[in-house]
Amino acid sequence: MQHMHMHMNEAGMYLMHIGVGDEYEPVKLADAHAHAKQRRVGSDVYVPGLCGGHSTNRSPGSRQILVDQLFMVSAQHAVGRGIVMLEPMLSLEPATITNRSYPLLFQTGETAFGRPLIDRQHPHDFVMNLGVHYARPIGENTMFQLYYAPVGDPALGPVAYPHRASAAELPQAPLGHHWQDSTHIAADVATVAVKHKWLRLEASGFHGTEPDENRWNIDWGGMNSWSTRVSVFPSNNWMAQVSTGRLTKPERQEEGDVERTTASVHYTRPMGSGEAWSTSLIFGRNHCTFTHRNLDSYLLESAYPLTKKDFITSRAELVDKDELIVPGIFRVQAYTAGYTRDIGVFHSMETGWELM
Ligand SMILES: [Cu+2]
Repeated sequence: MQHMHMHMNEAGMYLMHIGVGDEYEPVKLADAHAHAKQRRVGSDVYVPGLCGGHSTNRSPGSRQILVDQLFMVSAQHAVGRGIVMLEPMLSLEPATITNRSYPLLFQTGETAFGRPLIDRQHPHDFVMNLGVHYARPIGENTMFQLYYAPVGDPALGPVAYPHRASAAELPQAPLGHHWQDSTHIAADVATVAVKHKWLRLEASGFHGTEPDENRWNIDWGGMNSWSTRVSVFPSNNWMAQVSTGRLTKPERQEEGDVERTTASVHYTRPMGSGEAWSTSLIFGRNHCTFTHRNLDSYLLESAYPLTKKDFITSRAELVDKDELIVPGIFRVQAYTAGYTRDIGVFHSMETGWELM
């Protein structure tokens, strides 16, 4: 989609390669994944639509069809050598996911009907992202970036799974979501970032408590948590990050703060079909200041395009959980393999079915 970049300055191109929220995905990955689905509707407004239909049967005795729908608009305006970008993103999960959650064996995190979720995954809030980016080159090969979002993604963790290329055709949440990338919907997020050649440094402040179960409002809270992230981009195909932060009282019904540390490596390779083969290896650790426990998680996932419409997907996870029905720490292992066929593209929206 190079033609869309032609009228943009350097700062605009930098922002176009940010995945969603605050993450900079490799060029090839961004082009093959999000940007391929974008349509230009105004002078500087783009509407990429992502939408997936998905069937899951991972919890005993229950089956639910998932339709994950994300709608994102991106508007930008050049200011001298800099650029301002608005990037609202809406999720239709609150409307399409019934019972305030969907079955996902061994999943934990957040609540439904007043109780912590166990073996179920929460939907995302309607307002998934509402952020303003400003980027400006400072000197040669150096980009300065500011980001503020009432709801958005602080500099902590890998690209969150709803936006991650290696997870794009596998829309159910990883069991390690709340160990790795669950802060992507935080409130009151401010980030300062500097990228020089292949190295980027970021620092964020944000509100640490996760959204409540009312998915239609914005769960506002003051900036009481922090994070910092170092990312490297050795080539167009590789990126890696290490990040750490402190989340003040992330769970509404549990005591304690969480110190989270994550590390991840992402590889993406364009294939003949025009789609990309994307793979991620992710580590995430939560240290709870109340229980003094370290809980670790590991994830390996890959999405391989057979053709433009057919994908082989796979995910393997190891997650230490202490919130399951039985007390104690359990190391959960989960392996998912699937085949996804995109069944049609209409009005900048894609639909697909995954068989598992
Ligand atoms: Cu999430």
